[in-house]
Amino acid sequence: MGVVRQLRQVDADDSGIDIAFRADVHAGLSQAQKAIPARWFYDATGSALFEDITGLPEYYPTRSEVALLTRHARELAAAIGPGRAVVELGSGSSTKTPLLLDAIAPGAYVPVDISGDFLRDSAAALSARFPDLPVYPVEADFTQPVALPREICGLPKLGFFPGSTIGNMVARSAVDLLRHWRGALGDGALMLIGVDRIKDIGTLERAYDDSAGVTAAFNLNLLERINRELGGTIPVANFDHRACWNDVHARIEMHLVAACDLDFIVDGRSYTMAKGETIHSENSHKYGPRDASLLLRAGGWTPIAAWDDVDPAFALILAEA
Ligand code: AVI
Repeated sequence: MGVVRQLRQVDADDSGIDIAFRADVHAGLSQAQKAIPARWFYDATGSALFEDITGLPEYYPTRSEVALLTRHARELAAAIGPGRAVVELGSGSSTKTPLLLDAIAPGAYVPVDISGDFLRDSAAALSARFPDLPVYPVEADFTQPVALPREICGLPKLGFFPGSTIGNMVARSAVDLLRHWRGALGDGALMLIGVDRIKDIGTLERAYDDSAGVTAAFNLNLLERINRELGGTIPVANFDHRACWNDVHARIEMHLVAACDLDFIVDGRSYTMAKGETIHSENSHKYGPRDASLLLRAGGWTPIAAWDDVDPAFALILAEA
């Protein structure tokens, strides 16, 4: 069957610059607390760096989630059943998806990812491994409304949202996203979601500030990307990576810290930063069992099973529409 075709649902202007990227960067650099949405990390370089992060000794979420998928494959199969169209939000992991597909015998696979090149490669690799499975890649931002391929219309759906990516959204956006996908996947759908747990601060901060500096490179690549794609003159070498736990919001925050007073241009506009000022580049929220359940219910999903017997703590939650 193989990769059927790749749908593209990303807006670009005549010069090929992603309109939403440009708008988010200008809006974010104009705020008192500068901030750029974390979804812009994932150009080809950022996606490759994130794959490297998932293999780091300090970055436990991937290891913990893979252990859960492996250990509980039979229970997952029994709870989900065969023949569903698996719609993966923010696909890209070469390790997790095959574990799920092996366990549940799906009817189709629809990876949805904003990084077109990365999506193409991972869809092709997956298709080679599951030659009888129809694969319909969709290049799109899964936080925005996405039209699903009409070929999967008649199949029951399983949303697969692994990796604790929901944690990268503030609660209001997370609920909006869950509600959107509740509508898009329809009655009878299931959602399998990975959620990272609150744990000791040292383990959390090390996971986002590894000793090899890969997470720092991932964070700094956001500035490189702005320079590459928006004609920026940001002096990347004058920024430091920072990852810290915010206990009020129960989240790891990543920032890009100006090491000295700076001025630079992006897409024809001038910006200044004082020494120590930061660009807030990512939130990674962590959830206790009740918080996660509340979030899912607010988003229109009812949890029906959870697996979390792993250390460092992480949870896989299955919910029904
Ligand atoms: C994709 N997302 C769930 C990762 C996380 O853990 O928040 C992104 C990441 N940022 C730094 N390291 C990993």
